[in-house]
This record gives sequence, structure tokens and C-alpha cells, in this order.
Amino acid sequence: MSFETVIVERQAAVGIIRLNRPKALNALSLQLVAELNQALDAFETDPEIGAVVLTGSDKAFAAGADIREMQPLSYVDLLADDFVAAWERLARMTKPVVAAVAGFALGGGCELALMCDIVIAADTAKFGQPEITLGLMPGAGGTQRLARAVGKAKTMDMVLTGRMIDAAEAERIGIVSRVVPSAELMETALAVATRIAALSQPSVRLAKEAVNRAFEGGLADGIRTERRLFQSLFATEDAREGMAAFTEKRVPHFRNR
Ligand code: CO8
Repeated sequence: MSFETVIVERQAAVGIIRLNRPKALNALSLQLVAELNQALDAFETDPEIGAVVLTGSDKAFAAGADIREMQPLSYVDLLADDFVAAWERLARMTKPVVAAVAGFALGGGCELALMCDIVIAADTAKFGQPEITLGLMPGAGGTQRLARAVGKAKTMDMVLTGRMIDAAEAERIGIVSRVVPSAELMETALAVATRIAALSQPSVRLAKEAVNRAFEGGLADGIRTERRLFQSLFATEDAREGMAAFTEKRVPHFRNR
């Protein structure tokens, strides 16, 4: 696959997508989102791939939607062509996606990170929802996913003031899973993705689905879904193998069945 605005690579069972519009700090143009989606589709359907790492450059994960592209659009244009809907592809991935974030993750860039399952940040990372400073507001799930991730106090602070927070604060409030020195960012994200890709894929997929359910509906519905998914894993050979390996004190050999 060859694209203009993303670079796609693979390392064993891990797919790597690097956002690549360096002159615009990886602003998320229509072309970039379309190419990102094609790359995600390809990894989603590739049986050799068990997890994906999404990253940007040292300076920017992504500085938001492309403001130059949005500037001429009217309300009616957005009603007629719901281009924000294309952004949701990432959130619909069934395979785990690890975000490796260095530099700016702003606006739609922060929202993309929030759609990922695990966010590893370099100590240089800066997160923010600055749309309010443009007379706008977050439009790709930011108000909803951020509120679920960090609660009302921090969400209102970020969304209503547009201030940026550093990696340490992002970790403290729950946007980020781990902060590492920037030189170790990709190595760490790849290690996390490689570890996940080596596990039983049915259990990874259903565990991801169950955790996501916690953020989509009410508690009773989430608990019920979790129980059904947990029960269904007892139909897999991998669960038999995993439990047998534990009791036999050996390493499990998962075959994704
Ligand atoms: N869109 C378009 N171009 C951008 C963007 C952007 N979001 N961010 C940076 N650029 C461009 C700059 O215009 C500049 O280009 P040029 O050299 O041609 O002038 C280049 O990238 C470098 O940027 P700066 O010179 O500004 O770099 P600095 O290091 O001085 O500043 C900042 C970096 C602080 C990140 C600054 O660029 C900035 O504030 N960028 C805008 C951040 C922002 O407001 N993001 C939110 C955008 S709105 C949004 O994301 C809404 C999402 C809604 C859902 C999706 C709907 C499509």
C-alpha cells in the first residue's frame, strides 16, 4: 500500500500507521482520513495482523482537523456531507490500536488518540481540545470520550478553555496509559502491540468489546454483555489451552481458535 499522507509498515504481527503531513503538523485533511481508513481496513482484514500502532511525528501526532479545509464550509455543507462520520472508522476497529503520541495531539488529533485502546505518550506530548478558540467545539467524539475518560471537571476545563495539558497531566487524569522518554516511544508502543498480538485473538477481541461497552451504555447492560462474552470464550480451544498451560506450568500455544 502506498499513500501520500500516511506511511504504512508492518513489523511481524503488528501493523504500523504513521500520519505524515509534516508541513501541516499532520492536520487531518479529508485525504489523510480517507487514507488512514484504507490502511485500517487493510490491517483489520489481514489475518496476520493482531494489533495496530498509530503514530505521528516527533513534533505532532496530529494538530487537529485541517482548518484550511474546514474554513469555507457552511452548516448546510456539513449537513449534506457528513464528513465527520469517516473519522469513526478508527473507533470501529475490532483489533486493538495503540496510539504512540509525541508532540501535539490537538482537537481532532486528541479525539483520534481517544478512539485508540491504549495511549502511550512521549514526555513531549501535549493534548488539548482547542476548538473553542476557533469558535467551534469538538466534533469527533471529544466531548463524549473525554468526559468518559477523565470526568466532568477536567473535560469542562479542557473543552471550555482550550488549554493544552502536558503528558504528565494527561497520564494523571486518565487520557494516557503510560508516559515514556520520547526516544523510547515507538519501542514501547511496539512492545505493547506485539505482546497483544501474541495472545489469543478471540479473547483479545471480546475483551476489547467488553471494555468498550463500559463507555457506551449503562452499567447493567455492560455487566450483562461482559458476562455473555466471558461465557462465550469457554467455547474456544485457546481458553482450554491457556488454562491447561497454567496448571501444567508451561507457556500456552494459542491458535486463535
Ligand atoms: N489545520 C491546518 N493547518 C495546520 C493545523 C490545522 N489544524 N495546525 C497546524 N497547521 C499548519 C500551520 O498553518 C502551519 O502551516 P504554514 O507553515 O503553511 O503556515 C504549519 O502547520 C505549522 O504550524 P505553526 O506554524 O502554527 O506551528 P507552531 O509550532 O507555531 O504551533 C500549534 C503549533 C500550536 C499546534 C498551532 O499550529 C495550532 O494552534 N494549530 C491549530 C490547532 C487547532 O486549533 N486544532 C483544532 C482544529 S479544529 C478540530 O480539530 C475539530 C475536529 C472536529 C471533528 C472533525 C471534523 C472534520
